[in-house]
Amino acid sequence: MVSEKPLVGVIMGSISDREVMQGCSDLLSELSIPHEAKVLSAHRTPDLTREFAVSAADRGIEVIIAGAGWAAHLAGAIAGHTTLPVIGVPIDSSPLNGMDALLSTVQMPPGIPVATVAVGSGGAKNAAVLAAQILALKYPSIDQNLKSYRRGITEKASQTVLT
Ligand code: RP5
Repeated sequence: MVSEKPLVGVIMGSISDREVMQGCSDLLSELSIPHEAKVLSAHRTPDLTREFAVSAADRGIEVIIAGAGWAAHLAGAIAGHTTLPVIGVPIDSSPLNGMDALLSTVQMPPGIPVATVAVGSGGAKNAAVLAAQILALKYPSIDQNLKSYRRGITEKASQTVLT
C-alpha cells in the first residue's frame, strides 16, 4: 500500500516557478502519488534547503524533484546532502531561456548525479513520470497507475490522423 505521507518532495527555487512545476504536481496527483511542494532556494535560503535535504529520507520522502531557473544549483545542492534520487527540472525563466539552468542542473560532478529532464513544462511533467517509474519498483499500485497512464498516451497517439 502507498503511504499517506509524501513520497515525493517537489521543490522549486521561487514562487515564480510555480506555473511550470504545477504540471509536475498535477501529474503526481493523477498517478495517486502522495507528495509535498514547497519553495526553497540554493542561494536565497541555503540553510533551509540543506535542512530539507538532510531530513527528507527520515520523513519518508523517497524521491526529490527540484526545479529551478537561472544558475540553477537547487537540485545539485540537494543531491550533495542526500542519497535519495534527485530529479532536476531546468526552468526557462531567464534571458537564456533555460540553457543556463540546463547546464547548471545536468553537469554534476562524478558521484553526485542529478537525473535531469527536459527544460520547462515538458520536463516538469517528465519528472513526475520518472519519479513514478522509480516508485513503481516498490509500489504495485503506482506501477498499475503508471501503466494505465502509458496506455492512455499510446491510445491518444495512435488515434491521431492526418487529414
Ligand atoms: C531561480 O531564479 C528560481 O528558480 C527562478 O526560476 C529564478 C527567478 O526567481 P525570481 O527572481 O522570480 O524569484 O532561483
